[in-house]
Amino acid sequence: MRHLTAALAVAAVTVLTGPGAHAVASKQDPSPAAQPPEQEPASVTSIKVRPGKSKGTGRLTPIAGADKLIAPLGVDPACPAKIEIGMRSDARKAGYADLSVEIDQPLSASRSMLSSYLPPGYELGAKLLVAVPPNTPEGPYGLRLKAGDRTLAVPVEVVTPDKLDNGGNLALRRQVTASSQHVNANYPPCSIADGDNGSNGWAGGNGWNDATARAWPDTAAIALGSAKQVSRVDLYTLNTERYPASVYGLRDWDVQVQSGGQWQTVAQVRGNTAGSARSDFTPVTADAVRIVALASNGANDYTRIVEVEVR
Ligand SMILES: [Ca+2]
Repeated sequence: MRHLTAALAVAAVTVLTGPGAHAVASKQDPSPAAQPPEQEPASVTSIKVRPGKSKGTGRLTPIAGADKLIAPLGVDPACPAKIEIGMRSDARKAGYADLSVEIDQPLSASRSMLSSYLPPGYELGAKLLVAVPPNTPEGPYGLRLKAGDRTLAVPVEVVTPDKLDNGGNLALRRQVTASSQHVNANYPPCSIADGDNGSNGWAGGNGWNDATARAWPDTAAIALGSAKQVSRVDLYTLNTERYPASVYGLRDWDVQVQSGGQWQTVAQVRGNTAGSARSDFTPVTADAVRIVALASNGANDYTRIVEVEVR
């Protein structure tokens, strides 16, 4: 019952603190887009509660999902930098707990406060979105999470996509242009190049869903910033236990590259039923890479792409 009580309290808090009218309580497994009837999307700011064992010190501890945050400059505001933040209670008894969020100007955070009823040993986690205005100077900035008498400082590094440590993925944080975007704003095209290839954030801003049911082709083009040699593309489509790729994922597509202003097909995938597919091809110098989606495995036939990586 403890867990239930906390969950209810958190749901209430979400409504109070969420930035925008569409904030909803956390959903573990959001529905695929655009299955009729329309369903409310999961919020990117959904809050999660994790039980644990209290150390009984009486303290609150601010926590973060990473020891630093890289915030790319000049990216689509629909795909901001994200970091998991929260707090842990080592109190002896349940109580209300507050976490305050401070960030250096001109950066802005999606929330300034996280508050919840928190049983002993429980952790509360939420996604924090960090917006970088277009003219922000590159360099280090500060993000501070304060709970009780403790402050956790998380360095934020503002960099251009050219200076990102992209791990060899030339598509990371590059500009994406899609043939359409589902009316629901939680499927932005830029999300296919945000560095997160997991399906769990589906409907929460981590994948693109096109707007034209049963109409093909659909396209998503990623500009590489300058001419680059490419020879491999990995595509990740929606694939969760509840919404497997074999039923909801992309089935057929062409991989194209743009060279000298012309698009050419360098690889074709047909009959895919897996969550990801790798295409290797003869190295070619290209300014952009484009996925031409031709069919999905779903009866309602939308293109659903979580990530495209280019090497
Ligand atoms: Ca993604």
